[in-house]
Amino acid sequence: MSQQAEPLDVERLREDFPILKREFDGTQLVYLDNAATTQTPEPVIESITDYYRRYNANVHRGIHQLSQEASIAYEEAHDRVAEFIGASGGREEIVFTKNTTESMNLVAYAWGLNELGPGDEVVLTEMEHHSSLVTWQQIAKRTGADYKYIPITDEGRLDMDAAREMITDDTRMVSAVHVSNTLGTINPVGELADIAHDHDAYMFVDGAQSVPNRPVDVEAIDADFMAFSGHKMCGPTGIGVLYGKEHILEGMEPYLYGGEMILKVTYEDSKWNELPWKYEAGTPPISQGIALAEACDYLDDIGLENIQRHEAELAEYAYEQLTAKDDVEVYGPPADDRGGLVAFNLDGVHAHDLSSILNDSAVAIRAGDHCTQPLHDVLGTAASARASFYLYNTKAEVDELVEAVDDARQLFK
Ligand code: C6P
Repeated sequence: MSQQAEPLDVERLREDFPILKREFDGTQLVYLDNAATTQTPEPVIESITDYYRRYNANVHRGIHQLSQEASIAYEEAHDRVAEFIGASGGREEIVFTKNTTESMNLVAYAWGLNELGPGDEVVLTEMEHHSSLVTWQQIAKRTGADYKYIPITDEGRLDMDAAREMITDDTRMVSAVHVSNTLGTINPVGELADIAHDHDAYMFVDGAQSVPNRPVDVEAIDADFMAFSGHKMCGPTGIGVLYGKEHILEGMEPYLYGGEMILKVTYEDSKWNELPWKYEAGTPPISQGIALAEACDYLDDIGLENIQRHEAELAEYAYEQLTAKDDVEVYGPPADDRGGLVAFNLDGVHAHDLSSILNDSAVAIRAGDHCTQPLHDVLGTAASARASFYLYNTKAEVDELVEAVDDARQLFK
């Protein structure tokens, strides 16, 4: 991975993504919904078709050649993902799940349900995605633990003074989103991990919006757990990752029982398989895991620093154009300090209507609460429109977004 950020050759990269050539009524697709899911480049598509054409077989079950090839590729995919996020423990620290949401539920059920109780606290942030907010809220309710939320400042950053007060010796788990999927805020998760560890609490980082687009080193952050999704980083759907420190994963009970996760079964009792298979019950997402490793190669070849810089430039460009309009409210921190997305509202136009007008110009954005309903309550709105960028987006596409917003204004006023 290169250390110095370099401009991306976006026109060349776009050639890797066949879907970007799609047109609607003769108008070229402008895909700005990358925080929801990213598009898939040819090498990743090829990895999936190659698997089904050449070595489709169940893993860890057969001693025939196909099964051996599939098993090796699937196991090595765990090592590749470990390397991608700087997990020196290798495959033992990487559990393949369905998505970020399932990774969070795994820890909440496997650890939280067994370990939390009255008097314990789970500390979240006001900008959590429902996948962590609802999960920890409900597990806390079931165990009698307390749960509280670190507030955000007027600028949409975490109030770290409040965080220092709220995380106490009663705290057992701090769970924070790394990059907010609504505000674009980049949270100081390493600092939160230090505070959590000072109180012997665990730190769970939601990396769904950070791992795809910037260098993320779990050990530098000192996260105890981190979750992210393949489909937001050029990989396929149906594959998510739970990173966990090896000694913690060793000590937890399985979340799902069944085949693959066992070492020895009798009618009386069962013994669990070694990591990470102990947490991967049943037939796992084989082709998806292998394709995720291919996506890691693809992103590393481009360079995560380069992707980060490119996204930041597009977000800054969009932020500046949108905030220049008197009737547009943009949420989150200033342009020079945010991830690659911009959520906003056009005065007097519901975000759904705006998205629908933009769709008529083949501009795909997301509208709604982005699975952050309580955060939208804090922002004082039920919904927002959100444009989110990735490595293949251009400034010309941001211009099209802004023009389409202007068109919507004309239409509604
Ligand atoms: N956010 C968005 O449009 P899943 O659905 O499990 O792959 O990812 C959940 C998730 C968790 N944390 C964050 C910060 C996220 O942004 C997401 C997914 C999508 O913003 C769908 S709501």
